[in-house]
Amino acid sequence: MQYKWIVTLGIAVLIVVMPCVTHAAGKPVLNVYNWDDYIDEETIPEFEKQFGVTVNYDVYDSNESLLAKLQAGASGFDVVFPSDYMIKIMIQLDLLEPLDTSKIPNIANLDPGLLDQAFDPGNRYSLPYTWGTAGIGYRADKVTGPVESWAIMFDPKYTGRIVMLDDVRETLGAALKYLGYPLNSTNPAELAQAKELLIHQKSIIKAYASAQAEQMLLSGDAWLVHNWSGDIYRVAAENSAIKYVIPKEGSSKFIDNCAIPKTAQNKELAHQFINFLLNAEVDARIHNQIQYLTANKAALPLLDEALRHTMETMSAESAAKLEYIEDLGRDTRLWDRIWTEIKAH
Ligand code: N2P
Repeated sequence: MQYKWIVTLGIAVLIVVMPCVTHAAGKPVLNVYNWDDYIDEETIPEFEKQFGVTVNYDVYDSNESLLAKLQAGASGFDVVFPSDYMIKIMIQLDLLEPLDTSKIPNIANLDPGLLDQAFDPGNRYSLPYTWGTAGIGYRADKVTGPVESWAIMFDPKYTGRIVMLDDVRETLGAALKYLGYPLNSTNPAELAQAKELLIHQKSIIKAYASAQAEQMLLSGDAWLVHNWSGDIYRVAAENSAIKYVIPKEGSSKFIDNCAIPKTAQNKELAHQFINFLLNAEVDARIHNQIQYLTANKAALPLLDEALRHTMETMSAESAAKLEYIEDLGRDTRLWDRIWTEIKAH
């Protein structure tokens, strides 16, 4: 009797578990590691279905944490999305696989103006996916007066309502811009001033947060959020009191790119995935949702009116007061030390 029960239970367990096991074992697997909120809901299921594969999709919220994962050894990731300066660093560290562009015919859809950048001449290792800026997202129904300057992020009037990016390059960079210095300064005196400013600011901020900061703006827990453009535009579509501004002192801009780590297990499928992302319809659907700007020229006619408008205003603004984050080389350590001191304070 007992034996029969064990057999019955065993068979029942097999019936339930088997399909999952076959699913995982039987199909090729692609491991994708992307920024949070950087894809729509349909693209991954559609790719899985069309290519008969399983995609493991995971997210990160800073270039530095992506770098740490790749440097720690075989991460298992097949496709990653580093920003401009991080592509340069990863190429130098020999962490990226050269792309075989013969396998990415949709490269023809990309805007030539965003190709062949100094961080990866000839796009040997990366292809652009999105671009955007960092600035201030704010609640116009809570904040009094115009938001034009980084100064408001240091105003004790808003104690407990301010959120800054949890990002060494962006946050120290914003402090430098506020002080009138270059975004990529390596001048110790300028950096010391930026450090003092941020240490002082710690007593009035609600948090350092990169992912989900925009949700605090939406809920009203935060009124002033240092964040990236698309994340703010996404919540602005839900509440018209939410606005995005690039402070008058200037800020950062970025190009985020698809790349394949050297340790990728499935390089063939990784190329197919990148090509899939660069399909004009797929790209437009993704960008209409994530509200970042696209590098895909063929997708432009398929973009929502609001996003097209954002693209135009951004392009005009870009020229004047935005800088790219650059690889700091040996001075990276100085920045890291300062950031650690600020965080520990
Ligand atoms: C999206 C993060 C934007 C990436 N949540 C900034 N490089």
